[in-house]
Amino acid sequence: MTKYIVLVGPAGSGKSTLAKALWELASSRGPKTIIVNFDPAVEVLPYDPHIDVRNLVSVEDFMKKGLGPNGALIASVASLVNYVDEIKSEIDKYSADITIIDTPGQLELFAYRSSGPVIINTIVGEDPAVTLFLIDAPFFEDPLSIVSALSLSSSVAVRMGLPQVNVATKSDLLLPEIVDELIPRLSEEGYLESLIEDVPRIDYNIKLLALHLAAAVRDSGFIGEILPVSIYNEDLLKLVYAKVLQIVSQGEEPSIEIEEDEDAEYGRG
Ligand SMILES: Nc1nc2c(ncn2[C@@H]2O[C@H](COP(=O)(O)OP(=O)(O)OP(=O)(O)O)[C@@H](O)[C@H]2O)c(=O)[nH]1
Ligand SMILES: [Mg+2]
Repeated sequence: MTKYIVLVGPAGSGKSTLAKALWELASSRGPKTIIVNFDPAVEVLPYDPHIDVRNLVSVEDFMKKGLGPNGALIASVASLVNYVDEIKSEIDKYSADITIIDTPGQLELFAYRSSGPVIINTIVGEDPAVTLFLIDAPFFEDPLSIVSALSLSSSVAVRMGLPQVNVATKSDLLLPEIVDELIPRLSEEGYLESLIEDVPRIDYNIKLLALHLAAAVRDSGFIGEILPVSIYNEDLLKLVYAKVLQIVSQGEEPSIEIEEDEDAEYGRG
């Protein structure tokens, strides 16, 4: 049994970089950790993947059949359904404690197509798993983008069916008041709505929709705690690592050590 951390998020949100950072952090603490590159089109990765779908499918082959680059990427990921047993047995061979899956930025694969969730869930099977949904820093600079990002995240959550943690990536690029005040307050009743109310020049019905979406993601408990993360801030990385471990280790004796101070930090929210 391995514990899966599935990184999903819009293009360029920092998935591959975070995969590497989490791999380094986990490995340095003892758990055997591997990374699966799930992006058939990526040319350069910041890490050396243990398992790489580029060895299984080729985007170029689909382009030769007449598809454009995006269609070919989607089709090549969908074709991975033919290789799930192979991928699973490759993962099993490593006997890793933690398996990080780094997915492509074509979010539609997970937000509204069936291929992404079906393939990931078939690989994960009965093993513990968590989706880490990455929201890029600039999204937090305006309320409508926050609603949009959380809607997208909730769409991924209901399709994947796994516990999901939202992280605000590249927090080093955000103003301190956004990281320290705005983001923590998003789970507070009425807070996001108050930001939406102040948005100028927005169609009345669209504002109403945004208000309802904001209330739905909060009232369902889905917003929960949004964790800021930056590869330049080890404390924040440790908090994300502790949170995902806590989720995938639920219901079992802790075979992977979670540091006490990190547990304590979590008690705060
Ligand atoms: N400032 C800052 N930049 C970051 C951080 N994490 C990632 N980046 C940068 O963001 C860019 C995109 O990072 P990637 O890790 O390639 O993002 P991705 O989500 O894997 O991208 P795709 O696979 O193309 O969807 C790179 O230039 C990274 O160096 C961060 O914490 N802070
Ligand atoms: Mg990537």
